Amino acid sequence: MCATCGCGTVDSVHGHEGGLPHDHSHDHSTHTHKVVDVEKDILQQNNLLAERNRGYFEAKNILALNLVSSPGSGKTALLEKTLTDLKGQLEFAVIEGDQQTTNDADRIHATGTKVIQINTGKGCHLDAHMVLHAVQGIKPKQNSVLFIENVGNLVCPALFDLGERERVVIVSVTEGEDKPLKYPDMFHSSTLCIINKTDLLPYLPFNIEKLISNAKKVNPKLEIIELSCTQGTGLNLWYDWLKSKVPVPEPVE
Ligand SMILES: Nc1nc2c(ncn2[C@@H]2O[C@H](COP(=O)(O)OP(=O)(O)O)[C@@H](O)[C@H]2O)c(=O)[nH]1
Ligand SMILES: [Mg+2]
Repeated sequence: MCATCGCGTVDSVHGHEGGLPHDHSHDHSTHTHKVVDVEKDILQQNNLLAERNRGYFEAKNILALNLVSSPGSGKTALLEKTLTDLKGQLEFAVIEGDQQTTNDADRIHATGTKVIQINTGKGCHLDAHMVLHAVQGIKPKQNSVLFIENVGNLVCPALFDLGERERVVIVSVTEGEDKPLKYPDMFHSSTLCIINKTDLLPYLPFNIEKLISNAKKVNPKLEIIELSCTQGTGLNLWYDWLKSKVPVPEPVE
């Protein structure tokens, strides 16, 4: 599936489904070990860089949030609303991750916010190294909020720490109640779950309580906010959450 992280290397039904290129003539047990080693190595390197990013964010008192979801759940829509509604109240910068196009960066730019786009090509997630470079380019201000919109994917981004303070998973009501059970890593590693598109609830056979119960099964501490980006319902809860996380500026001596 993924050309860079090698995720999905061992499939319980098919034996293997490597993201890394391989030769079918060899012993599969050895192959599995090699791929696992490479994956471990990549993740270790990533974790070191993630700690470096985290140190930078802490030193500059920057609240870095990693926004993750399936494609189309409303990450960019939520950012557009937030950046517009909280303009002048908080200082923001945005890193946009997508395989191709600058569409999302263009949408964020239209709000007047500093933004940088990372195109991952075949890669299905952002990693700490990409974020390090993006941060060097965008230079977020002291005491600001840095949103990192990850590539739309509920699987691979769960593996890659970017150095963020917290991870926010967005799920929309059109995606089904079972997603936390199918993609537990993402819900387990997040601190906040935003349930978006609640304006569509009257038209869908969707049980929001069931989604919440499934999410809590995976992560009992997960905070939940229900909202609709298009109608604006519940956005205040998200803004309150965000403001409660913003670092208090260090007193000037
Ligand atoms: N009905 C409805 N549609 C929404 C809402 N939020 C986003 N959308 C739509 O969902 C689609 C995908 O949104 P986008 O922000 O691009 O999702 P992303 O891929 O997660 O960044 C767009 O057509 C949005 O207009 C919402 O609260 N309600
Ligand atoms: Mg987007």
